[in-house]
Amino acid sequence: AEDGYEFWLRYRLEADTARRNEYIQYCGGEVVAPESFKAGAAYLELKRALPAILGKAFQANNAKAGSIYVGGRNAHPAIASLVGAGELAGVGEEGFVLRTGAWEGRPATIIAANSTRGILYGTFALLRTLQLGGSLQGLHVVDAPKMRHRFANHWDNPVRGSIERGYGGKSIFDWNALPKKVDSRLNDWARMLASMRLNAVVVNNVNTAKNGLEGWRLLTPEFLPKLAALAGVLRPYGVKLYISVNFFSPSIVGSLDTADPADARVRAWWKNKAAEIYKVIPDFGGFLVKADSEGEPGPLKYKRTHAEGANMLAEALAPHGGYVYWRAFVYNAKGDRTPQAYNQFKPLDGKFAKNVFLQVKNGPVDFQVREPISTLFGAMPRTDLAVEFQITQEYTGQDRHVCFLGQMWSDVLRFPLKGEKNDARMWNTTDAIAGVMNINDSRNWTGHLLAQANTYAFGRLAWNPETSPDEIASDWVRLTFGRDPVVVKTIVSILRDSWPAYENYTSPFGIGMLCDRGKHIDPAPASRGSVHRADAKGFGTNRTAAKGSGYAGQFSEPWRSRYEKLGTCPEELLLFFHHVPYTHKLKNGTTVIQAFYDRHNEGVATARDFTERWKALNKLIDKERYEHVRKKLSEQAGHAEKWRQSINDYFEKRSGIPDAGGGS
Ligand code: GCW
Repeated sequence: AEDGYEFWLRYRLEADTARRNEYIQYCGGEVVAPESFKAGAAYLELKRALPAILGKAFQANNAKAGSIYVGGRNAHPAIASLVGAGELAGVGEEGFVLRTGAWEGRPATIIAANSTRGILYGTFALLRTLQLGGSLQGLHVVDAPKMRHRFANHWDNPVRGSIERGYGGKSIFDWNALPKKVDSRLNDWARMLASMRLNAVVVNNVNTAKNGLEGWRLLTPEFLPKLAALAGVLRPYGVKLYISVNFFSPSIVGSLDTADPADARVRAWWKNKAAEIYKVIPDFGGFLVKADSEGEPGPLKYKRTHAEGANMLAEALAPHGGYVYWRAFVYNAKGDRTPQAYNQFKPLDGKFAKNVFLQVKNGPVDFQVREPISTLFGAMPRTDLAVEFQITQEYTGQDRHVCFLGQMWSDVLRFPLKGEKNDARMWNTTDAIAGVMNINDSRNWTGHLLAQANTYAFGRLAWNPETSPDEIASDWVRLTFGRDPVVVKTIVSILRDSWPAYENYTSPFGIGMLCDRGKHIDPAPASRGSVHRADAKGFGTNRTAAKGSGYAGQFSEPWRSRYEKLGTCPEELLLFFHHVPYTHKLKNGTTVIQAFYDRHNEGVATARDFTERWKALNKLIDKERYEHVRKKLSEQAGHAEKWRQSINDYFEKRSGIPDAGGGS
């Protein structure tokens, strides 16, 4: 049965016989590789995939079939002959060259790279080509990552097994069973991460102690062998293990009466702790830290800066090659949150140690369906930044709505910091990227099957932020559901329209967080006065430099002036930056309040239409997945209607202006 467990790694018989024969010609023969490779993950993946895709006619060592040559340039004369030295040098440590050609009079496939990880990524690239039914004739891919550190961040709570903002299941990590029992699911998790070309993972929630959470325990001796077991699962897949740590560890895990970074005992404690970890996990990645944020402790208690706090940890990890990722999600609940991170961190530019990354959420609020980018990007030239996205859909429908975020992430990553005429893109300012994971122990990992498209898209964009979201969506659909044109067209259209639809029925014009304060899923406009600032005459938050909280003023030009002025502020962010009268006219002549109602109505109509579009797939895909998504889409349409009603009713009352369109 099709249950979504395999993610996009579904290896199925290639149905087109001509194509299959071509595949057998190019890579149906021997895998020629160094012995060390044959003990590794890439080889296992080939062994798993090729027979499944090539089918019965496939025989290893088939005399007529072409071989796959794997390794560096020196591994085999076929590689040296088909791959240029400069070409391979150009792909760096993690890239690869994947090509087909002829060797000794027979077709051949080459996977060349400078490291095991590069080979692994090249292998997954070959398999993707085969899964998509692409031709191998003249194939020549030269590829390398644009971001150096590519992270999955899990917000899983050790001991408890729950997942912060996780939907549809519990944590995949059974810390009680580790290290003795390593669930086979963990191996599939590692494969999935590698196929996304992620090279690092944080396995526990950044909240480590609040409300009785026990993530801080990962630093206790009891957990070290468990961590080592996880690192062992990840290592063959080229993924480094990181953990979130509590800043007060010296006193919660250890027995010191302080965690002051200036205290020599504290510094020694962290150094010893790091040494203890590296003794059992020599390739350990390092720490992620949420400090002085939402109840997680930090250096401010001791009147030390974030830089002093981060640098102390960096000093402990540096001798072992480890990194600190220090989160910039720091705010005071009083007043507008948006300008605060910049005010807090910008003065620290240049003060962080070399092995520290400042990890910044894509926007200044909190993973909303629409926000401007964080002003820290581009503002910290002497600090390494990591951008954090949220794959788990906390504010974008959780596992109840399809909301494909590829376009949103692409817009953020490609944001022209200095205006459209300049080449500077937001992603040029970061060398690390983190995605808060949406996977759990449900059979299909993500609850809503279509949410896997977000997992997939994150990996593709992390590798290359310039990849088109439509291409990603189309690849994902074909890998997941097969290549029937109606199937591809239908699901891609749903994915493409899903983010705009969700924005329309929940939060158009950048109005912001109108959801309930607990689970963040239901509409609760009455409780969000400080977000929408509605009064009898108008709505929206003034964040201008002149009269508001000043967020607009933190941008460099041309954005500062554009956002500052009502006339040039992009309408999609109008209510984010400005408080306007309900009767303010948009460019197309409609009043903003009517357009606001209209967009809610439109959003609901689109969500309803998804259920109609999906019907075209009946019998074109398997029943299990057809039914699963059908139910989800119908629940979504109902919930979208709930949003529309709640929001439109509320603003009709506040403004006294009825919806002239009348809804649907
Ligand atoms: O978005 C908010 C979430 C919290 C989360 C926090 C953070 C991990 O509601 O659940 O805590 O952000 O990113 O630290």
